[in-house]
Amino acid sequence: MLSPTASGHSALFHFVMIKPTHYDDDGYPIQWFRSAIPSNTLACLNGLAEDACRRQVLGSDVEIRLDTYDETNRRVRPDRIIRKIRRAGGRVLIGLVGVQSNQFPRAVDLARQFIAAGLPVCIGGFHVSGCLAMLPEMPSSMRAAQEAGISFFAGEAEHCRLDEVFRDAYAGALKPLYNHMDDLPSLEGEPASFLPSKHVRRTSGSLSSIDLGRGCPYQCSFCTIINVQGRKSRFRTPEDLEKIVRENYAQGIKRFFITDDNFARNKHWEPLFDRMIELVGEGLKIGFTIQVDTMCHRIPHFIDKAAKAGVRRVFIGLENINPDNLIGAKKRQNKITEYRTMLQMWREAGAITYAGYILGFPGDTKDSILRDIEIIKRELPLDILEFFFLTPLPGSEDHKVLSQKGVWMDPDINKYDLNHRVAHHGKMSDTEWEEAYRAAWQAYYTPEHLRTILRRIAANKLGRPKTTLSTILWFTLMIAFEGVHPLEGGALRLKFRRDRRHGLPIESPLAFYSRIARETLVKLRGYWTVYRRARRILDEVLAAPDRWTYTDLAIAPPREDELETLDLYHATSGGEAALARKRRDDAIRSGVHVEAAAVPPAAA
Ligand code: B12
Ligand code: SF4
Repeated sequence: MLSPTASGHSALFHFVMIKPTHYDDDGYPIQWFRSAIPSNTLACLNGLAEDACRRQVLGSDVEIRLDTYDETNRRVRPDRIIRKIRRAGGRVLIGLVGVQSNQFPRAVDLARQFIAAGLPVCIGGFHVSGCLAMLPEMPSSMRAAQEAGISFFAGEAEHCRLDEVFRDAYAGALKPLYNHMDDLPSLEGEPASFLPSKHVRRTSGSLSSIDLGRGCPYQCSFCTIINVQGRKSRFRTPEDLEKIVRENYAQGIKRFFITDDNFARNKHWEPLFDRMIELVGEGLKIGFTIQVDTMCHRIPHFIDKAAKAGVRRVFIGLENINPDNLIGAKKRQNKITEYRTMLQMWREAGAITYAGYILGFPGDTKDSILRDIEIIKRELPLDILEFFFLTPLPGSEDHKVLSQKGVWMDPDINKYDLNHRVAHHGKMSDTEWEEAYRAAWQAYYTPEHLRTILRRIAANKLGRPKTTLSTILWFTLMIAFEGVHPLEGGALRLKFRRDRRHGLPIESPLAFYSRIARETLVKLRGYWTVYRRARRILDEVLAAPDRWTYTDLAIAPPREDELETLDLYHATSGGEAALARKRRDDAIRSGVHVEAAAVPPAAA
């Protein structure tokens, strides 16, 4: 196999990194002409692999060639990759990277083709790590994949952990499992994540991502992150941040999604924001999106510095407005009595707010879900609300508990994308739960509420009505016409007749192409109708004579009597008790004796 290479080395090793997608309900990979954003895991792993090349981990006579594919925006053809490698000669490792649970079946389908051609494959990412972290033994689908010759990497690849995998693959002796789950590496000084510009061209173009930290101190029972990345904050340095920003800026990338699940709990948020502020001060036109918890506004200067650092969009783990549901999911840190203040502060900072909202907590019913959405629309100054099915994701405590109890969970792991129901609910039938999910999207994104959101934004001197409208359109169109969650969306869906889930028949050209043509026509008509209506609303809002004086309950400053009057506190399940806790805490803070601050028995 060894052959001299063009670069003068005596041998060649290919590391092919593929970020797989997952299948839609018809069994076709979800991919787009342009996806929204380059994959962060692919960038991280590519950065680590480039570092391994620089350090010549296979010896100075071996050239290491890297190739990266993001299947969300590019068709991956194993036959072509295999031919390309065979033509070049040398040895190889196929890495399926950042594989989430819903992507595991697709990853295995791809892997099978490489294995059949005799190329070694290793799968890493949250599914493998989550299962190993939480389950007493590997699920049968993972065992079957391992028996078919697929190797697994659990844990994180920093601290030169790729070296061992490269050496083993090069020696033709890949181990069935590399397990680093017990040892979470620090991120300081680790190679910066980086992707060749060809990836950026296949996305919206000016947006990329960075992970500045991993780990979160909280304990939400539906969360996988704490069990995979730990509860201790690990972080990159301001120098790492600056390097990544400058390298990307030189490629024309100016907006960054900071992938930390909870940047407010990154212990170094302040020096990191300070460095961003310096870069902004230098004239770099950069913007950031961050993810935070609902108590971030209580951290002194957090929102203020975020605004100065160029944070323009904020994902907030709101999850629910019923305290009983939040407590049941161990999301005790979320206090509904803080939601209004927190959202108003982000609004004043000019940020577009996105809140994740989970449907299917034990207390939910279809009626309560629809009631809650109306409360949110009226009382919370929120821009984007995104819904998810409560999903026992492998790696979460919920999944562990259900598996221990032998409770039914859908065996098709491809559906674990939070856009499908994969469990039963205690109060709602399967159909009701699914209807409630669809009805929730429809109830929030009505033309009337679109007008209200735009009016609120247009009345704010820092508001960006046009940008907010494009984001809302993105969410509306993906759900209504593409059948995928907006976070998996892209521009112009691609489908290839021969790329179908293993086990499903290949359709005849006539059936396939006539269906695609019909679907495309329906979508184009739908897109155009929604866009035209939304554009008209925006124009009316911008031209409204009372544009700058518009106000409503959600954006008006808190009123004296609002604790007595808002449905947020009185119509929700556990709201009264949450209010009582707030009153008690306020009383303690202001020095009033606790007993004097009447706490109803229900709150005890
Ligand atoms: C950023 C992010 C997104 C972005 C992705 C865009 C981008 N720029 O990357 C967006 C918002 C679009 C998104 C969407 C979704 N996401 Co997401 N996302 C994340 C998040 C916050 C960070 C991912 C990341 O970059 N991590 C850092 C990298 C470096 O870590 P890593 O992937 O584990 O990789 C390391 C190791 O695993 C290992 N490794 C990985 N692969 C390989 C391969 C080999 C060969 C080797 C040796 C090592 C190795 O080395 C890497 C470096 O240490 C994670 C949570 C998290 N903290 O990771 C959720 C997460 C991955 N997402 C999740 C989900 C469910 C989704 C969605 C399905 C949800 C939805 N309905 O929207 C969609 C799917 C979209 C898609 N096609 O991927 C889940 C997956 C859980 C699971 N068990 O499946 C996570 C864990 C969050 C959660 N809710 O629990 N997501
Ligand atoms: S706050 Fe977010 S990241 Fe932290 S444990 Fe809860 S869901 Fe996970």
